[in-house]
Amino acid sequence: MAFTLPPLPYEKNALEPYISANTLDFHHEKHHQAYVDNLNKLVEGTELNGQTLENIIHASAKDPAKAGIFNNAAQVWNHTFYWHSLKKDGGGTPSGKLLERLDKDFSGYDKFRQAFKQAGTTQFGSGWAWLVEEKGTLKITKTANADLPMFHGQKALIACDVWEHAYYLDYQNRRADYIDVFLDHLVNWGFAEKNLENDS
Ligand code: MN3
Repeated sequence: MAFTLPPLPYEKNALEPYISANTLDFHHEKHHQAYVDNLNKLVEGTELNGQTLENIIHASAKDPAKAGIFNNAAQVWNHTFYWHSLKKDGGGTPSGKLLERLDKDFSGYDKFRQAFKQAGTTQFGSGWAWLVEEKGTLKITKTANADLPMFHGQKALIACDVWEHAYYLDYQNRRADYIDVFLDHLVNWGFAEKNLENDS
């Protein structure tokens, strides 16, 4: 069974003016689609064909000969997770249990915000900024290229794609401005809460 590109969970213009339909068009239909297509080609005829995406990620992660499979499989997972990390009219300070957890583990939302922005802006080259849970504690991490929290014993709660293709059409080189709008207008806190409650 070949992998297919999952649809965006909202209309292509839903995140405007913060992320344009043009960016989502390229990012979803060209970049994400290419990872799906490459993955299908690379696993065809191998023992990984027909396995779940998670199994393929774990099976390829430590094998240098399978780096291409790992990179494309992880990027398929990362992008699907990223689309759900965004929503129209999202962002800002969350409420309820999540705010309690941010207060406890980061000494408040402002400190969380500052640390998340720092992680995203200082990831050298392509990669991701994450809010994760590790051993019961919320943490901010950054990963390079396709690397992802599940490989580090962490549960992903929110992802911010900081590859240039995520923001260049709208913000050119101003990655910090893109991370500001991500935090203030786009983060899907409901998705983070759902991930936090999910035991797997
Ligand atoms: Mn991307």
